[in-house]
Amino acid sequence: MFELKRGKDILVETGGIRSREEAQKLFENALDRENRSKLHHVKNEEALLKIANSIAMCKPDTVFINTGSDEDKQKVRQMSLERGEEEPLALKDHTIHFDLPQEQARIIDRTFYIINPEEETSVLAKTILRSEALEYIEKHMGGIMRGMPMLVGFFSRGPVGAKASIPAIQITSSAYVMHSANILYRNVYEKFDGEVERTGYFFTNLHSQGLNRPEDLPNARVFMDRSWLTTFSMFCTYAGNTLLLKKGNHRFAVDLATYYKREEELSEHMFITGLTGPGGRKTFFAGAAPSGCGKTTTAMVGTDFIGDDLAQLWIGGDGTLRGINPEKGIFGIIKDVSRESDPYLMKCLREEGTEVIWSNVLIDENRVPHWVGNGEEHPERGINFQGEWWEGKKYKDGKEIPISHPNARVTLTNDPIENYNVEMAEDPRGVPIKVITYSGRDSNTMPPVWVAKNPEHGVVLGASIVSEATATEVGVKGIRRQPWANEPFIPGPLGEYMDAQFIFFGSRKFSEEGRPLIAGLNYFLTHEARGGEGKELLGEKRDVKVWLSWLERRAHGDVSAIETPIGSIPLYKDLKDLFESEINKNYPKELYDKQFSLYIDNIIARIDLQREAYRREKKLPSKLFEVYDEQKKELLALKEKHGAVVLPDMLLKDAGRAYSASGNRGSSS
Ligand code: SPV
Ligand code: MN
Repeated sequence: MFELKRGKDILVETGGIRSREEAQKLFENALDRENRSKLHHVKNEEALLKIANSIAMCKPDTVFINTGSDEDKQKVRQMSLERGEEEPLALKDHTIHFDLPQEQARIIDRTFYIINPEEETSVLAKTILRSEALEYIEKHMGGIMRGMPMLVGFFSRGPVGAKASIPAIQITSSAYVMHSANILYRNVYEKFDGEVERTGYFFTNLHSQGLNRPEDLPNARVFMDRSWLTTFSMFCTYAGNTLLLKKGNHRFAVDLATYYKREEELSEHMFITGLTGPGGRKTFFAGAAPSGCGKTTTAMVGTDFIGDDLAQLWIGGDGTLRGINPEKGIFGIIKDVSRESDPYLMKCLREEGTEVIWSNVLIDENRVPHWVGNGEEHPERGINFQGEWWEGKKYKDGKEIPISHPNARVTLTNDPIENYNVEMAEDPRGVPIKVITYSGRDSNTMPPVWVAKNPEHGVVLGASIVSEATATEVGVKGIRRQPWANEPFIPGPLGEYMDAQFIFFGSRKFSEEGRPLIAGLNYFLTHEARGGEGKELLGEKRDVKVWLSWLERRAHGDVSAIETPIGSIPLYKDLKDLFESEINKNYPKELYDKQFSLYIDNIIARIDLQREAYRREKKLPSKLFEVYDEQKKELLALKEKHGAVVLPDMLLKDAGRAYSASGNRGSSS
């Protein structure tokens, strides 16, 4: 089992500073009076040692302490502009940042967990021994900040005082990275010591882009020291590789939840959003989706948006599921964001009043950004992630270069987004979450929405997500299993994480009302998978509102459902009504039949694929296989009776009685 504080702390080993006195002495030389006095506010010895050792190792010219004051935030932004990491755009407070053409996403081939000898990790993760990592870091980060500033910021991953919030330090030579941190995380300089005392730990992130040259990219690394909750990142700039408050610290939070807070907390790759239902009630959802599968879009559909990427969950004293967003902003994919699909976001992006960092899009001669799928006319030339761009420009392999990279992003705080519920997002009690959703990118198997029979089936549903490759990771192709959409961020063996999921969702600490519904979502069914032609999707983006609304009704027992071996699915009439009332759209029975018929062979093939893959992992909870076996047996029986394609009406007839809206969610009605 994983353990904190095992092995040597690499930062201390390389920096060599072991006492508060030594640290103070170093600060006197390395910091000017103003920054010394700012740092004076922080008393936590461990934090001071982390900072001092980072200075001793990286040898920056200057050190800037970012207190999060308006003045400091402006200074950071200004520094990024002056150093050429960002450039101003036409709209006030909008800037553009470009990452190197070869570093447009997370560099998973150069991302490693630092481990101690014999420490077990996920079989899907890359690892490096502590001794080798130490050597690499000494060699490549020693003096890496010569001629550069170091910026130091104190943040909280979550509202101050929330049970699942964890403080974190960001240390970087990139003003762009600190600028992004200021937008995405709560600066808690004033309250840092108190938060560390309350939680018992903090995360440390040390980054330097070095000279930011393409020739250094092969040496780029993202190292995560699980034992010391410290990340090291070098020779890269893409925020997913450098702003390790995000996925680096998420990985540590997953470890803490899995090994130190079983049955208490979970750390998930999930959005949080609320939907207003009948009578004005608010129902909150937390939903997982692999990177690049519409998570931000789903979150934005809510009337009470809380977060689009990460969720810290726990069971409240009242038996409800509580959730907070460790972030306070969006680092979202911009591709396909348009007025029609994302009106709230577009307002922030196309009208004055919001601070936005654009990355890797096309900038025209008027310094206006453009991107793929925005539903607008775009210019014939400009500057984009590949340098100068003109219509028809091609890569070496002959493929046309799109105007923006498929993983091009925008960074903005949530505050100006119209449906953001800032009071609830900042409430340390978290929001009460009634529905958990899991979605992937699945063109031919699962229906648009279904609800797991019980918590165990729900955990297996999460364990069984798949997606076709997306643009969020460098060099990844084909179909991928995406357990809980969190797998890239699970450091330990999957079986141990899965066990923690079974224990959490099956916990008796949940009240009857508080235990969440667990559901699957799939927006990616195609015509050709349902007897038609072509890869066009059967549904469209705005249908998401209907799937969520149905879950909202179901969570409150307002609608009944049809029970199937994979869980329960909606009745046609309920969806037809919701299509009408929620998005003013006609929903033909024929489309319903296509979307909700069970394609038994596909589902069984999926189960077999999962079982095969999981069989190769050690120490998996046997419940996983029991659920797969149970589902497969029932599916085969159904096929025996009705054939390979089972229409919802056949199941209704089987049930042999009228489906009144008694709405008891555990049963078939
Ligand atoms: C993702 O890829 O899941 C993101 C962006 O949310 S990154 O910071 O790269 O993780
Ligand atoms: Mn993400």
